[in-house]
Amino acid sequence: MTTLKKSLYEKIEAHRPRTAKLMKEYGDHVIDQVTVSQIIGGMRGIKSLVTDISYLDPMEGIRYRGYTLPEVFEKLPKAADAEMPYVEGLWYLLLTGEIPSSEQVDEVICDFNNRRTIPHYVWDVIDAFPSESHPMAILSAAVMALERESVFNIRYQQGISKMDYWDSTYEDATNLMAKLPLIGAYIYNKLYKPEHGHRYPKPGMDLGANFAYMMGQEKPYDDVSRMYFIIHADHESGNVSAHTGHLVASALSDVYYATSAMINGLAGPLHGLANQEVLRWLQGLQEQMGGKVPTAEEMKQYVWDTLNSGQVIPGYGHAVLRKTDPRYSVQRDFCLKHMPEDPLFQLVSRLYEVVPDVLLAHGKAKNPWPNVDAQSGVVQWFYGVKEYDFYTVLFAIGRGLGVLSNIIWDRALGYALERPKSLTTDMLEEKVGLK
Ligand code: CMX
Repeated sequence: MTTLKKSLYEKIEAHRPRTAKLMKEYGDHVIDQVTVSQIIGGMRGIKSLVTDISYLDPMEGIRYRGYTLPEVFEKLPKAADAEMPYVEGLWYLLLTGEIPSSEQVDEVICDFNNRRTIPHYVWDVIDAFPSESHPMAILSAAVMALERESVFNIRYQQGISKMDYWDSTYEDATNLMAKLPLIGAYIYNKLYKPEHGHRYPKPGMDLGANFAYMMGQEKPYDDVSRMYFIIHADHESGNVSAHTGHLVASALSDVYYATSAMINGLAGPLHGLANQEVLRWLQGLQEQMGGKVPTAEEMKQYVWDTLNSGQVIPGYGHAVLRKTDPRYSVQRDFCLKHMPEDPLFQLVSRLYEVVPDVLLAHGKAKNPWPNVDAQSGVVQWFYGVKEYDFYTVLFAIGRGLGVLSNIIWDRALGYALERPKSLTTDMLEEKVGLK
């Protein structure tokens, strides 16, 4: 058993009595109330999920296992020639709550290396898609094809104890997490860079370096990949992708079904697809300006025109955050260091000076500040990944880390099948005294 799996098992054993006690002795304790606007308005803010993997504070942003993003980037082990930590270290942290040593990360890198073999039928499924298909649809189908490999399913058919569900789920989740970057890079090369051919990962390299290699990229794209996967990993449990993954897994559907569903949720323009929308929208502005750098006034007008035509400003606003997203700031710092003169980055920076005031004057968005997606497409574009349909695939690979960690813990703690109650509009009208 690897050090990670052993440590995870010990954490699970230590945690189980806490959940059992809460259920048994405090099951009737009231935590929250629900209003009509929350019921109609997408269940905003209702405290009804539990996760220990990450917590999103509206003013501070995301914490992974109690660590802010700057702390995560500072504390996790890095390769000698890297600015960004190993993604495998984050996997260890999310699962156990502990910052791993370099040796422990090496063990995870080795474990991932051993789990990378992808059955040929998965490549066939990908190849069968027409080239106009969206890469997120292909990614989802490829993960679905892999479902045949589920260890959990085999063990479940054999009749295992509930207490052991986490073990085969861990095996499935680790297998899938090790394979996701290969599938993503294969989709990229098939759709956009057939001249790269099928690039297999190099043994011994970590996930970030291998991803850069498979994408046909030079340094520092290995660090871009590590940064990208780490910042997108988790955003507590209520967002569409994380919640979908959890919901589907709550039916004891295996991680392949749950991850494919998570990918489908992420593919919406109000969620993960916003990163490609930002670029499309910015390039619309550049086109309108005929190559000239827009003034602040011209930019303001473009923002207002977008709002007045009934569209949202992509990359701005958030359902929970009420300040600039630290995931935006991490990428901005990277840009300031590596590409300060890039025209697209400068446009994004200027937008930051204009959009919040306009959104405040517009008076609708509760959060006028930028989110993760306002910046991420620009970084990819700069390094030559210009096919922006692909950006959400990168988000999905990162999000796999959080969603899969959560599902392992869901199984370990025996979280129940999700089944909230719905009402009819008649019933709501009766409850508020309209009938
Ligand atoms: N531009 C214009 N209007 C916006 C807005 C924006 N960026 N953000 C919110 N609003 C509007 C909403 O559409 C809503 O309008 P209606 O009352 O007409 O429906 C109103 O302001 C209130 O919305 P809210 O409570 O502030 O935000 P929500 O929780 O409803 O929505 C989000 C959150 C992210 C979907 C929304 O801010 C948005 O559409 N942003 C643009 C898309 C985007 O960047 N998405 C990426 C999110 C990041 C992630 O995936 O994690």
